[in-house]
Amino acid sequence: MAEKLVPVVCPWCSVGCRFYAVSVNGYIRRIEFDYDHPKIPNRGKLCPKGVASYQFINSPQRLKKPLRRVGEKGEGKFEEISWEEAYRIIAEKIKEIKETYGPEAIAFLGSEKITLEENYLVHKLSKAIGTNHLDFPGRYCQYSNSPARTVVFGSAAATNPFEDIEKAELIVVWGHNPAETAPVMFGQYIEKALDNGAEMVVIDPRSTRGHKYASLHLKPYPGTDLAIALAMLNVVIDEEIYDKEFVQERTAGFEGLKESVKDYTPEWAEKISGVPAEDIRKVARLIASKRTAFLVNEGMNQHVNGLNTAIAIANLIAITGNIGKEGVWSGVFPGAQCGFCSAMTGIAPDKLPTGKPVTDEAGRAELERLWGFPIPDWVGLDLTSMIREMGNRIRMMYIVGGNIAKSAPNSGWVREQLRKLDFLVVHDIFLTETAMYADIVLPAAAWFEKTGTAISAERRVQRTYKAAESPGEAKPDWLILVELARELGLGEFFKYSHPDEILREINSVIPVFKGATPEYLAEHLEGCFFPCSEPGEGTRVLFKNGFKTADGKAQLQPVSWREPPEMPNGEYPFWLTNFRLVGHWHTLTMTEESPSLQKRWPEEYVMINPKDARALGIRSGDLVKVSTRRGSVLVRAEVTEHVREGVIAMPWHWQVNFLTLEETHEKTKMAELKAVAAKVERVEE
Ligand SMILES: Nc1nc2c(c(=O)[nH]1)N[C@H]1C(S)=C(S)[C@@H](COP(=O)(O)OP(=O)(O)OC[C@H]3O[C@@H](n4cnc5c(=O)[nH]c(N)nc54)[C@H](O)[C@@H]3O)O[C@H]1N2
Ligand SMILES: Nc1nc2c(c(=O)[nH]1)N[C@H]1C(S)=C(S)[C@@H](COP(=O)(O)OP(=O)(O)OC[C@H]3O[C@@H](n4cnc5c(=O)[nH]c(N)nc54)[C@H](O)[C@@H]3O)O[C@H]1N2
Ligand code: SF4
Ligand SMILES: [Mo]
Repeated sequence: MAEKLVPVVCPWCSVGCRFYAVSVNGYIRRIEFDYDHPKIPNRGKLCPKGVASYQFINSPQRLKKPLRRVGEKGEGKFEEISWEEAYRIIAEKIKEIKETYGPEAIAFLGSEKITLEENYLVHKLSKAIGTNHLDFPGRYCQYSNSPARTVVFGSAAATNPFEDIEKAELIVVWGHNPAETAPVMFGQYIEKALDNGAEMVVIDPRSTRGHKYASLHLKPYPGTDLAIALAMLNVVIDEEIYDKEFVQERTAGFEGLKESVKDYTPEWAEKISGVPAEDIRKVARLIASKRTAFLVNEGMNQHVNGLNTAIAIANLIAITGNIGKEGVWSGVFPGAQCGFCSAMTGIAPDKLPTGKPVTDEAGRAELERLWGFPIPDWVGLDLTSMIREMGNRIRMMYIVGGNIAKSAPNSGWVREQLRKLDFLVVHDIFLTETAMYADIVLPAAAWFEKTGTAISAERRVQRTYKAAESPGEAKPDWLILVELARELGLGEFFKYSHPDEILREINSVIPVFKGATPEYLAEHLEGCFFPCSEPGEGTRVLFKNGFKTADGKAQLQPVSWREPPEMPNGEYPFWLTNFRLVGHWHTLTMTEESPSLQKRWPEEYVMINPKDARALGIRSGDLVKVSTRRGSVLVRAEVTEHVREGVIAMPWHWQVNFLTLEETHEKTKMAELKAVAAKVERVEE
């Protein structure tokens, strides 16, 4: 049997590694490492998830036929139906809900797990139906960092290619565990920088796999990074060690910033964060004196006060001149594979795919000309607000690849809310916790079973190609959306028979992708960096000649200390936070179906410091009950020095969202995913 080498992008994290799927008669037999393309980011390497990446597609649990719920919501009783019937039921329901409540009762979710083309179609279909209630589970990903960088620098994207990390003299890893969440980036770029003599500083309440390389490890209480960032600004300004030339020529608002941080001394920050003032000073001085790569991620981001932290860090990056140059990487976004695919197609309640706001009349008129139908002009709801409004303003939800019953905060509440919907449609590859509440579940083709475009954390746009046939009657999400649009009488706006045609439309609608044509990407497997105004390599480094702000300068923003919404107290004395494991992906749907990963990372645990454990009579392996004001979960204890006193930490892939808090920041709508007050008790077995 002939073997075919199909070039694919890894389906998991946004390092964007490439390899070949060895395909025989529509099955992936094995993978081959790609050493042929020296420009690809992974340089022939893969992490354990990459090596196991095609296992889940062969799981017997894959959805193979459209399903209609016959039991109670959440019960899991479904019957198989035909595609024709599924489309007919959904189309009738959409019409009924539009007639009764108007299109503003319908909400859509895109996904980081589907392609650029598919996110674009989710956006287009939602607008064609007449709703701007559009978001994605990535609302809980980077939504402090992105708005902060947009305000300060005019653009949220990472500034440099991974390669530039190697040229840094200092690497600040802040609320990030790249050795597990971006392993090939860690091995290929961070370790190379360390080999070249760079120093590394880690800011994390836990010791992570990479921390042994660090010269300094600051261990803040969760949710207190803001105090540290403010104190670093205080030190850099007070000691006058900022980059005076850069501040003068390329920033605006320095005097206001200076005034705003004058009371935020390292001693003040020590009281809040538990990090010694002297360590905060040391790190601030290092940042001011070295070419620094900031690798910031969910640990500092996923908090209600995360916007302020992210703005303070952006201010720090700017006044130390660590941006807009070769060799200085500021900010990293190792989001899910295709976080940019959702964000850059405008999957948000307030954006058009062109990047303009929905409230911009000229922007809407331009898109109406391109698309040929009217665009609603109101700002829709973010994901947490959609959940809050289920059964009230939101009557129907259409979810394409998201498992919010597990990934959104306060899972008990989310599931109660899901019950209140009149109608829920879920496209997925498995019958997930969320799909259990659906009225109709549509079986999607998985990664490897479709052609499309992916975008990595370094803004690299790459094509991945179909290497396997889907099981049963599963179809790619783009095709499902096209066929449903036809059933809805919107077929004239969705005349696509191949993802290439969708990408060509994206080339003409979304300016930053103009040059990322199907032809260029097919010929250049290493892809291109967006923005790319014509076919070619695109933009490797952002802001070299000015920021994307009105006056081209970084807009320094004073921010103040803001407490996390929930602080430990007598009843709930611990800070509870959470993290990812290298062998698992988010809500486990895919990695639990990957035998080699499930075997190595079989179960959850809660990390607790030996001192705290002793006081509570807890030993490693004991069953404990972890509780917050939202609920309780049972889990095994791991007593370890790797978490600081007063903090307990769990991987979030299993149950932690039964404990987290759905309160959100008023502007960014980021929830409190990583710092809540908790108690822990030993349970007799
Ligand atoms: N293996 C694997 N890789 C992934 C993913 C996955 O599910 N599995 N998901 C991908 C996605 S979508 C994303 S967004 C990225 C996320 O990548 P990361 O941000 O690296 O992911 P986390 O492990 O959630 O959080 C990073 C670190 O933050 C620390 N932390 C927790 N609370 C705090 C705090 O309050 N302050 C500070 N400073 N640190 C804190 C945790 O201890 C943890 O070590 O990973 C991507 N890569
Ligand atoms: N407590 C806590 N909560 C968190 C986080 C945290 O660190 N702590 N992290 C947050 C972050 S950063 C993120 S990005 C979100 C992620 O939240 P989600 O996106 O909801 O999580 P996933 O498990 O990745 O869900 C993706 C779904 O898509 C399905 N899928 C896979 N491939 C396809 C496909 O081709 N088509 C379709 N239709 N479906 C497909 C999968 O089976 C899965 O059900 O979670 C957030 N939640
Ligand atoms: S680092 Fe990320 S993209 Fe690369 S092989 Fe691992 S999971 Fe895949
Ligand atoms: Mo994410």
